[in-house]
Amino acid sequence: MMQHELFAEPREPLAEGAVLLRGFCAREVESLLRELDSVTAPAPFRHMITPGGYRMSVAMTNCGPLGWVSDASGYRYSGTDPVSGAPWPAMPEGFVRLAQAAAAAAGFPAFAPDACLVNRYEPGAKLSLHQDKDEKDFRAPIVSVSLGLPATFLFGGQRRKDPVRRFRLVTGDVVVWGGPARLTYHGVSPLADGEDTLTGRYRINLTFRKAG
Ligand code: MD3
Ligand code: FE
Repeated sequence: MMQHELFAEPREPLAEGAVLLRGFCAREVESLLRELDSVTAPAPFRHMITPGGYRMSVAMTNCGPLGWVSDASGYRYSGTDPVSGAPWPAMPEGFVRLAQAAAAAAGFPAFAPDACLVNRYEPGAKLSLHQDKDEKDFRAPIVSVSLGLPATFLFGGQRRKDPVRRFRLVTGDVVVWGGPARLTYHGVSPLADGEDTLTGRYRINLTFRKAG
């Protein structure tokens, strides 16, 4: 009986070390977006420039002790916002609680993120296939939280040319990537236009990392 669930399994393994927790924070989306305002007031979204000189289609900001930044000199984590010169805003309490609860649910009980990169997609915005490897320690997982418009997530392998699988991520979904999945190539397809009741024409993604 138990192996024939009537409803979709909320805990869906994507690969060894990667688990999709469908709707894990569905009831908190509104409060997470309200807490996000306390981040974007002092540290507004901005389009960073790649080391190759291109403007990223995804707008970004950060909260927590460290923030991911890109400019002509490269990708790195920085304790200060290069726009304001000030430290990044603190990680809101609800963000920290969610990241720890999701990591624990995926088998990483002591996750202590020191960086939260916030990505904002507008229709057409995308993230090309890449690895996240600017963090110091790959033993910690990355927790990713989807808010607002749905997206098609691209999940490849350990090499850029490995075949890519596609997953639809909707508001309230959380994915935990750790262990052997930590250095998997991944990306996001160009966002389709739409209207979300809370975010309008945007998709927001929070990624919690142990960067330092
Ligand atoms: C798989 N963000 O910020 S989150 C990123 O939806 C990033 O905004 C995407 O990729 C987004 O770097 C995807 C999912 C994600 C994040 C990190 C990963 C998947 C990952 C690290 C390793 C493997
Ligand atoms: Fe990434």
